[in-house]
Amino acid sequence: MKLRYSLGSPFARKAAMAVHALGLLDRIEMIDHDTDKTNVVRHINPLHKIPMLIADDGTAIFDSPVILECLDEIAGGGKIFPARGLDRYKTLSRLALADGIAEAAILIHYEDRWREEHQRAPKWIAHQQGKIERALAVFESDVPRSFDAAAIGLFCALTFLGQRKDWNWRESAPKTAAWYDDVKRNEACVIATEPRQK
Ligand SMILES: N[C@@H](CCC(=O)N[C@@H](CS)C(=O)NCC(=O)O)C(=O)O
Repeated sequence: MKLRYSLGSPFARKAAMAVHALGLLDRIEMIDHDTDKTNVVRHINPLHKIPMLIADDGTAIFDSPVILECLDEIAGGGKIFPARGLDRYKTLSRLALADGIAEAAILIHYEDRWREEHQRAPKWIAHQQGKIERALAVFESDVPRSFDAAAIGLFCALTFLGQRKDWNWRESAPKTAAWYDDVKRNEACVIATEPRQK
């Protein structure tokens, strides 16, 4: 299998982190993919978003939560998601919450990237910021206790938030910030997927 990814994308780094955490580096070929520069895989994923996992028969597997589930199964199952039951769906929902932070942050980022200043909508930006703040409050009241799929998602979402100087999420979420710093220093899969400075 091949993983098309880029460490600059919070969703794609999540998949790369899972490959490392699950010890699958010898089974998954990692391909750095820039969606702005190449569209070689658009025929198998019309959305052309990364990450994208490509099975040996050419099947495209996406999006990132699906990829994480697939990687977990390849590794034997029950590693970054509980194998079954309510706990599994709790982890999947927390992963969706973490991804929701990244999605809202990306929508705000795209306002800057794709629209001229006079076209940007402060009301829409505030709407997305509200989602980020409410989701962060949930994690602040229940900080991850293991480095599961939801924690991987949260780490990547917070890294993306931290790239913008105007978003100081740490002040409102000090316990989450302490968790983040600890994981950044100590988790091998986080260290191995640290984006290189350009
Ligand atoms: N829901 C998707 C989101 C993936 C996504 O938005 N990827 C961005 C990079 S951060 C992308 O590939 N954008 C290129 C585009 O939309 O053309 C997932 O979880 O995989």
